Amino acid sequence: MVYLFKIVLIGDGGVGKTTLRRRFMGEGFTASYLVTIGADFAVKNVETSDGTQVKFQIWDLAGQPHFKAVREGFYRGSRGALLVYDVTRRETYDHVELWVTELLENAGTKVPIVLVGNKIDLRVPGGNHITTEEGLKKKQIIEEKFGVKVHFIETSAKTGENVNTAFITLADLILNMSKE
Ligand code: G3D
Ligand code: MG
Repeated sequence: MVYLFKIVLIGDGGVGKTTLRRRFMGEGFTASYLVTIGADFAVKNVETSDGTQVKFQIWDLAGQPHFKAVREGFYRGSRGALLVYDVTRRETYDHVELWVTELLENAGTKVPIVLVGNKIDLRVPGGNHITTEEGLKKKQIIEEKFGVKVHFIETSAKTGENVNTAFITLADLILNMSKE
């Protein structure tokens, strides 16, 4: 049996959502663009850690539409989220809770989240960049404040570091939740 999971990529503009998705999917995938909600989605078959086949439908906002109806359509039926911030831009880290609020309001259930600190290839010591410890702290805050399952990971969509792991981890979380 093959599971079909809709997942959403969320986080401020410019943090690397589209680049992460492209990196994960490789070249040659077909994406469909939904003009009505300004989002596109693409499908990829993945295998979870225990060998289960999962079809991932990955939704990505093309712009940053602000209409409520657009947001609802984007989130509806999603089973999990990759919530991305940019380790070199502190405001994107500060906005993480706002994204969680919007996700949970619109997804309808407490879907699991993989919190992704992206662009670690650009992080330099003493650059007021977001540290691994701060990322872990944010994960704990979200879990306590919202009562959802969160996994934290740091990635570089440029070098590819941890990109596959981020997506597979989300598949694992969703699968485990669907078995509970
Ligand atoms: P978004 O979809 O979240 O809005 P994008 O973000 O995927 O469009 O990425 C925004 C910019 O950040 C892009 O640069 C992209 O190449 C760059 N980027 C994404 N991920 C990484 C990363 O891990 N490391 C580095 N160094 N750059 C990254 P441009 O110049 O095309 O705007
Ligand atoms: Mg994008």
